Amino acid sequence: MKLYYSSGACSLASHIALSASGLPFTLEKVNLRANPHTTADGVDYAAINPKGYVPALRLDNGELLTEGAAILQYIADQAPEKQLAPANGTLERYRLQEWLNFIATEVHKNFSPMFFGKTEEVKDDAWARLQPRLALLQQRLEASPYLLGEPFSVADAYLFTCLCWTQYVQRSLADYPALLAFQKRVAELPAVQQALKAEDLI
Ligand SMILES: N[C@@H](CCC(=O)N[C@@H](CS)C(=O)NCC(=O)O)C(=O)O
Repeated sequence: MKLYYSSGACSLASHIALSASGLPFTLEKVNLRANPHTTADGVDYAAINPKGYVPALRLDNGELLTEGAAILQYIADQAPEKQLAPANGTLERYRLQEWLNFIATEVHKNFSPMFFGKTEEVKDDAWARLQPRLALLQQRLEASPYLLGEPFSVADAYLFTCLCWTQYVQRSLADYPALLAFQKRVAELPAVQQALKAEDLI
């Protein structure tokens, strides 16, 4: 498998999942600042992934899989013994999907205006919208070490990735001690350390 990624972007979650899976994979960096986006060897990324964004996963059969929530579950299902996702068809699996969708639509996409918003008002509004979502996550992580309880799942990899963005947008999680503790706990996992190092984030 080959992961198309950009350092610290949402593709970090897929990178962490790959590291945690123990499966062989390669990485290809995409320059999201270039217009059009290009890969490290100068290829127009749109020719690889018409959606133009990361993550994208080239499967061993040559197909391209996109959308973080789908990629994360695909990776988890390739290494079931690592328990990165509950078994398909169980209620717990739907709980995982519930968290993945919540993180994608309510957390991830509310961070976007804080990166790309044209005014401080737009950025402040996005941060304000995030507050009840972060409060809900805080409540969940006060009660359990990971989103699904135990063990660590791909939903945790995705949430961890989004929480890391607070440092890029100069916002603090000080009001959410359980989120800070979660961030620290996840950052210490060997698979996470491996991915952070590979992306030059530590
Ligand atoms: N719906 C996509 C969104 C992915 C996404 O937002 N990727 C961002 C990085 S975090 C990106 O590549 N942005 C560049 C662009 O849209 O041009 C998913 O869930 O995977």
